[in-house]
Amino acid sequence: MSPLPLPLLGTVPDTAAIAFVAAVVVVVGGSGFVTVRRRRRAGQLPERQRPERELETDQPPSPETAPATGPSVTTGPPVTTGPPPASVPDHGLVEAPPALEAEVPAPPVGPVLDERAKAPAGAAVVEAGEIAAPSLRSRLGRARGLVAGYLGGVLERSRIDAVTWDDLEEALIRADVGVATTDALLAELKDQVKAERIRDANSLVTALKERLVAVLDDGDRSLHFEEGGPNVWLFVGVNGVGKTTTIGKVALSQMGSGRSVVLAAGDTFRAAAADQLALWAERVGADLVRGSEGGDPGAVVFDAVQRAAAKPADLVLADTAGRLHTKVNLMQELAKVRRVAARPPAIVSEVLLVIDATTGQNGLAQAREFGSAVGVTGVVLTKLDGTARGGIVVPIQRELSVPVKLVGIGEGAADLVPFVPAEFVEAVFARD
Ligand SMILES: Nc1nc2c(ncn2[C@@H]2O[C@H](COP(=O)(O)OP(=O)(O)OP(=O)(O)O)[C@@H](O)[C@H]2O)c(=O)[nH]1
Ligand SMILES: [Mg+2]
Repeated sequence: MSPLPLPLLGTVPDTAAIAFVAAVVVVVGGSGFVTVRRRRRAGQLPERQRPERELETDQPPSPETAPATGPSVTTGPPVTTGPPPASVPDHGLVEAPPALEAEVPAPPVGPVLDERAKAPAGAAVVEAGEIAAPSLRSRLGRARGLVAGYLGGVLERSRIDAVTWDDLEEALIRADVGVATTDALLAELKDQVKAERIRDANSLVTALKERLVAVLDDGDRSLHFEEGGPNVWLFVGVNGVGKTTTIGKVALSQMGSGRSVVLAAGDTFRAAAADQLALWAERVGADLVRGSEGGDPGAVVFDAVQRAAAKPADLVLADTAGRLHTKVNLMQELAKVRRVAARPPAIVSEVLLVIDATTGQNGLAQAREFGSAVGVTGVVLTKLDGTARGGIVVPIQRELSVPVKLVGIGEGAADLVPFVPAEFVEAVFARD
């Protein structure tokens, strides 16, 4: 919409100006809704996409040799104390991530660091369990109650008719379940309604909830760990989705459950990325292995595995540079990092794709491409505390059979929770 011409506003009385603005808002808002409806009816609701950052240059995949770039630097857990990192980027929770050249974002001061600030001097390292993890239900942002918001009409109608199905379809598409998955789900639900002679709207909604839980429950959502060598969990995904932050959170929770952890700063694309991981390492008290800027990411992961084997440590959490899933050479580079990471004695037991839930249906394309390049074993869905609608979990599980294992619900160290389908479905259908 183009801005209102200022001269016009200057010449009409205030009340007329207000009425004019109100009319424009109503017309524009209404036409948007009609467009959504029409496209939905035509089965063509477009994918909701967020522009993604792309690495500024495409790095060619390095030759498939034993990693032998410059020496990686290893740091142990911090032995000194002092104030925790406290510079917090002053932005909204789900705004676009900082640009590639931006300063290193310090781990944000979430509830855990708030507590640290109150802790006696000398306790600089965050201990897992200091703060109880929030529940998914309590922290869901826009997703909470989203489906319920569109079901009012359905529940008011005593019988199930064409309008009921239309409203259900609209609710699911608006919740980000996607057109194809919504169609498939509703087709199954129609069969069930016939077979079970479901007559009222309440039973219909209950059946839909049960069906969603069943779809989401299908899959192993545990984080795998195998005996016999350092396990590597590789974190992959497009730019700014929350990989590095998630590694910090996972490190904290794994250390809390008694595992020793080495962080591998495999995002060598920019020095700031390793600095960001170093802050997390310091904060949670984990070891860090980093390489030189522009170095071979495979070499960093290799060195981290050597470090873990020598200590010995249980787990290497490997960061990688964000990359667009459509860039073939960058995906090949990632595949190489995975191959290097899997060299004995290491065991790659998880490849976790981090998806920003606010990207909507594009998350499905990301899961498809990363899955075929590096064999994704699970998804971490971040930023569900914000404006994300969350329904993308359904097609990811249903179409690609990749389980969503963890959910990010904030920027703090404790803001990562296991994905519990029944809790999630209850929350999006919640009417309070
Ligand atoms: N609200 C919210 N913000 C999050 C969450 N996870 C990460 N973030 C924020 O998202 C931004 C990007 O996070 P990073 O961890 O740097 O993302 P990344 O995938 O490592 O980014 P690149 O390395 O640039 O590809 C930061 O401001 C994080 O604090 C979450 O679950 N909720
Ligand atoms: Mg990162």
